[in-house]
Amino acid sequence: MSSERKLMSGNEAVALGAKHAGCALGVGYPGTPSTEILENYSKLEDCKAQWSPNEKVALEVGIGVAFAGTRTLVTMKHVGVNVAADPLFTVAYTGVTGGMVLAVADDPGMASSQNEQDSRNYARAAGVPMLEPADSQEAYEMTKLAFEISERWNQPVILRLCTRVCHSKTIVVPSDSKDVPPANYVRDIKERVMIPAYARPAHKKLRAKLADMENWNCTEGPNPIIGNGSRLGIIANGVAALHAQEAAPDAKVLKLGMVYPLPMKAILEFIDSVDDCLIVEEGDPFIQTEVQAAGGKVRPRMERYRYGELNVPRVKRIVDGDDSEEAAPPRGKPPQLCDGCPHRASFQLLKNIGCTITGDIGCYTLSVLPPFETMDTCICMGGSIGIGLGMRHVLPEDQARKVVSVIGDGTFMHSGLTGVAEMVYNRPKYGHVIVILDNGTTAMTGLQEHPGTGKSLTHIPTGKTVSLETTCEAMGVDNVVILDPSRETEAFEQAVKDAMASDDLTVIIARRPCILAVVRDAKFERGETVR
Ligand SMILES: Cc1ncc(C[n+]2csc(CCOP(=O)(O)OP(=O)(O)O)c2C)c(N)n1
Ligand code: SF4
Repeated sequence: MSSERKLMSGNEAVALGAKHAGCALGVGYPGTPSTEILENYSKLEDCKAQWSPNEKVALEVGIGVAFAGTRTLVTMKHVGVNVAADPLFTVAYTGVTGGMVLAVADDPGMASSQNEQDSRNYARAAGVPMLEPADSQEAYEMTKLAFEISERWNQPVILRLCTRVCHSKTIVVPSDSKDVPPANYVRDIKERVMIPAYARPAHKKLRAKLADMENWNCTEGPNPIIGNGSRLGIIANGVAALHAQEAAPDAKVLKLGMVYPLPMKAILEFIDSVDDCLIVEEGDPFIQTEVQAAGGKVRPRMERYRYGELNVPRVKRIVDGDDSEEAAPPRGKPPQLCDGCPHRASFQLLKNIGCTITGDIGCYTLSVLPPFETMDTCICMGGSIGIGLGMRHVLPEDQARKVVSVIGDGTFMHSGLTGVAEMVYNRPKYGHVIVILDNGTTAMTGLQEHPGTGKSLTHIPTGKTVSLETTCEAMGVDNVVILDPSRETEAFEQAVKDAMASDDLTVIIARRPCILAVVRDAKFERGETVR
């Protein structure tokens, strides 16, 4: 083992762990708090990383790499797994040849997300083993372990992270490093083509592997018992286990590193070894439900601790059985669009016109807050178009004509294209209007490139740009108008009004770069280091 010590965030540690595990390709889709994993990975020597247009495509590219016999790291945030769920559930059946690790970052407390779903439910639902580190050292080690587990059982493995682990910096002592295994495709039709005749035995095989993994997890899994004594036992996973050690230093803690399949025999033995046992976990009562279903006698869960991040004071309350109202956290300054942000002009105009805006996810979602307060709906990436169309189909004419779908260029590439196909295919009687806010970047997650910017993850031109206007025209949109929302305000207003009055399908591209992207690109061109 090397004596080198590095201060690293969990995201940096996952990137280094993947390099040291001999990963051939990193692929993913940006989303807080996962984004920096791939960005850091791309900066390591000989590490190739790329953004996909969305999480489903990222996972599919990863599956291709793993089918080709070499190792891949796929990254996304928790809600990204919803987008990638279709291939995820079936790759659990096919299994993989080369190691495949899916790093998923949850956001308990929703620092930067539209929900706080708990990815552990995906591990159980899809039957995919899951590891969960508590700090950067574990993030590094468990990334490597995840590749080993993946290749030992030929299954994809999820590495579940959370905001605290992704962004906090702790010491990492790196260990040995493996070479990238050469890619080599070996045909195995029955294992790879999931027609029902091959999928049925594949499902049974998956369940047998999971049972085998559970046995391994009971005897050799990364689940240390910390402390001794028999009065109070705490079962905890990830960062909650660190909080538990600090909140109850006299307790004996079973720290679960592999959270699916749970090492149930070891858990039940642990419960038997103490007088009183409780489970401390951030998010859903995942371990709690499984343990109780297996007959484990643990304290009941207090529902209030399902919400938000845990910390030492909150875990102290859990240990003390304190179910009283918690003090409200101090209110921070509400986020705002930057001064000079091109979205400002667009929302001012849409507000003046009195549109009903089915919105989407990006910096522009901030238009829901004062001074604009213009956005009417926001559900998921790409949702603006389908939701707008649904409203247009059923509303009376005067209300239908007011509905405008507003989406950013990054989100349009992620999941707006199929919305346009739907619009052209099932055309509402009074037409529809989509405004694409094209600021030339994925600003909200930290200025990432996408197929519409024509640049790679490392900001190098790819030679081809997926053009918004050409794509919309080719898909059958009647009118495509391109305007600068800050400089051509009158023309923009007229274009929106004309589109709302007509029965046509219109896409208005409000094109003006994000001011932070302009600064970043200028630095990049000068050869300065950029994120
Ligand atoms: C399924 C999913 N993946 C990733 C994210 C993280 N995310 C939030 S907004 C956004 C894209 C924003 O880009 P764009 O639409 O171009 O708007 P901008 O922020 O540039 O205004 C992403 C990737 C998410 N919320 N949901
Ligand atoms: S980062 Fe860019 S897009 Fe986001 S608010 Fe600031 S200027 Fe606008």
